[in-house]
Amino acid sequence: MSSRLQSIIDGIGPIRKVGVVGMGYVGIPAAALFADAPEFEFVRGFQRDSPSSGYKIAMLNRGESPLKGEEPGLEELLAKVVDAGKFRCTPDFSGVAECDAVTLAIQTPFKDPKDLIPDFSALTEGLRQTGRNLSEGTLVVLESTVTPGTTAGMARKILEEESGLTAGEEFCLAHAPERVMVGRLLRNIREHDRIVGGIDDVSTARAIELYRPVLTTGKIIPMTATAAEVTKTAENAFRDLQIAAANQLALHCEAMGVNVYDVRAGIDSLKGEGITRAILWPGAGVGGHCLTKDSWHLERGAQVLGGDLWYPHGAESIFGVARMINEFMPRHMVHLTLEGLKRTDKSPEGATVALLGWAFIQNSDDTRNTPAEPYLAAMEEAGAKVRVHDPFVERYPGIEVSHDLDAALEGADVVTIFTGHHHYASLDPARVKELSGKEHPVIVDGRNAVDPDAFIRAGFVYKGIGRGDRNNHPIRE
Ligand code: SAJ
Repeated sequence: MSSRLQSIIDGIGPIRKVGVVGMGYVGIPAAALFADAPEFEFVRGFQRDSPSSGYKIAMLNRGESPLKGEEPGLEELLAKVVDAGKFRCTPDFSGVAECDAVTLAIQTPFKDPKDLIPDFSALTEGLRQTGRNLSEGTLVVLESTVTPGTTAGMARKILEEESGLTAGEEFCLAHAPERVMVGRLLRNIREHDRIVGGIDDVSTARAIELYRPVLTTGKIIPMTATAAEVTKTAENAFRDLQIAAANQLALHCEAMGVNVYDVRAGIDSLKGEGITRAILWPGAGVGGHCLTKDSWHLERGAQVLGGDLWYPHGAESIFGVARMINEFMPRHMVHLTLEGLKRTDKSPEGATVALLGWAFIQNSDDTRNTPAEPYLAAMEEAGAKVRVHDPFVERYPGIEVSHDLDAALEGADVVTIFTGHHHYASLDPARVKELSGKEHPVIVDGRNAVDPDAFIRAGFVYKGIGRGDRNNHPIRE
C-alpha cells in the first residue's frame, strides 16, 4: 500500500469533483448518476468536438440525451442535473485538472478479430488527453472493455508519460468494467454488482469510494485491475460459449431428426439448488458489440500476459471454437435456404429472398455486427435478389431497409427470418403465400419465430435452425 499516495489523498479529502471521458452509452448514464449523487459537487462530461460526435455537447448541456431508443429515466435525470448546475459537457479537457476522479468510457472495437489486434486509438487519445491534464492524487478509472493487462500496462504507461506522475505513488488507477445494456442503462449501473479493480489497494479503495454512491441494490466486488479485466471479458466469453453450445446442439439435432427446442426444454427442466444448466437459445448467429469481440480480448490477454500458458498442445481455445461456431450460423442459414430451394427444383440464381430482420437483436434498431450481413452477401453471391425488411432499423450503409412487410414479401421465393422481432411471430402463412405468388415458397426460420406446421400445411417448404423433426417434411400440394 503506497503511504505516499494515501497521504496525498488524505490531503485532498473525499472525492467531490468527477470527470467522465466519452459521452456514449456508457459515459452518459454514468455521468448523470454521479451528478445526481449528493456526495459529488459537480461532474464534467468530456467529449471530443469531432464531426461524428461533437453535436452531443450542446444536446447534453440542454439536458437532452443523444442516445437512440428508450432509456427509462435518463432524459429526466439529465435535465435534473443540468438544471441543478451539477453536470456540464465540454470539449475542453483542461477541466480534468480540477477533477478528483476521472472515468474513461471509450469504445474498444477490433479492426479485424482475426488478428486479435484491438483498435485502441480512441481510448489512447482519451488517455493522452486525460494524462496531459492530470493532477496529483486524482483517481483514473477505465470503464471500457479492454484486453487483460491494459490498465496496468498501456494505460498506465500513457498516463505516466503525459502527466509526469507515477501511478500508485502520485495518482490512483483502476478498472471498473461497465455492464450497461441498451434499454436499461441507468438500472444496470444502479442494480448490477460492480467489479472494481485497482493497480494497488489504495487505488481500489479510492475507486470503491467513487462507485458506492451510485449503487442501489448492486454490491461492490473488489479485486485487482487485471482480474477485473479478465472478469469482464470472460463474462461475455462465457455467454458466447453458452450460445455456441446451444447452436452446436441445434446442428446435432438437425442431423438426428430431433427438435432442439424440445431438447432445450428438457435440459432446462433440470433445476434445484446447486443444479444449473443455463442452456441458452440456438439461432441464426451472434451479433452485437460485446460478444463478437470480448472473447478475443480474453484470448489476447492470455497470449500477451500469459507466462506459462499450459493448454492441451495444439488444441484451439474453447472460446475460439465458440466464436467459430457462432460465426458459422449465418452460413448454415444459407445452407438451409439452398436446401429449401433445391426441394422445389429452384436455383438461387435469380431467386427473390425476403430477409426479415437486420438488427442484431430482437425488438431493437441496433445493427452492430449483424449476422444477417454475411447471409445477405452469400445469397447475393449465389445470384439471389435479397430484399431487407426491419421495422426498427432506419438505415444501414449500402443496404435499403424496408419498413413495408407486404412489399418485402411480394414475389418472394424465400422468406428468411433472421431477427426475432415480435412482428414476425404473427406472420400469416396464407397471406405470406399469396404475397409470394409461389406454389411452394420456402421459409427459413432462424429464431424459432413461427409454427412450422402452419406453414407446411399452407404448402411452404420449411427449414428451421435445430428443427431436425421438420426440415425434411413432405411438401403439401
Ligand atoms: N443470442 C443468441 N442466443 C441467445 C442469446 C443471444 O443467439 O440465447 C444472440 C442474439 O441474437 C444477438 C447476440 O447473441 O445477436 C448477442 O445477444 P446478447 O443478448 O448477448 O446482447 P448483447 O450483445 O447486447 O450483450 C449484452 C452484454 N452486456 C454487456 O456487455 C454489458 C452481455 O454481457 C449481457 O449478458 C447481454 O447484453 C444481456 O444479457 O442482455
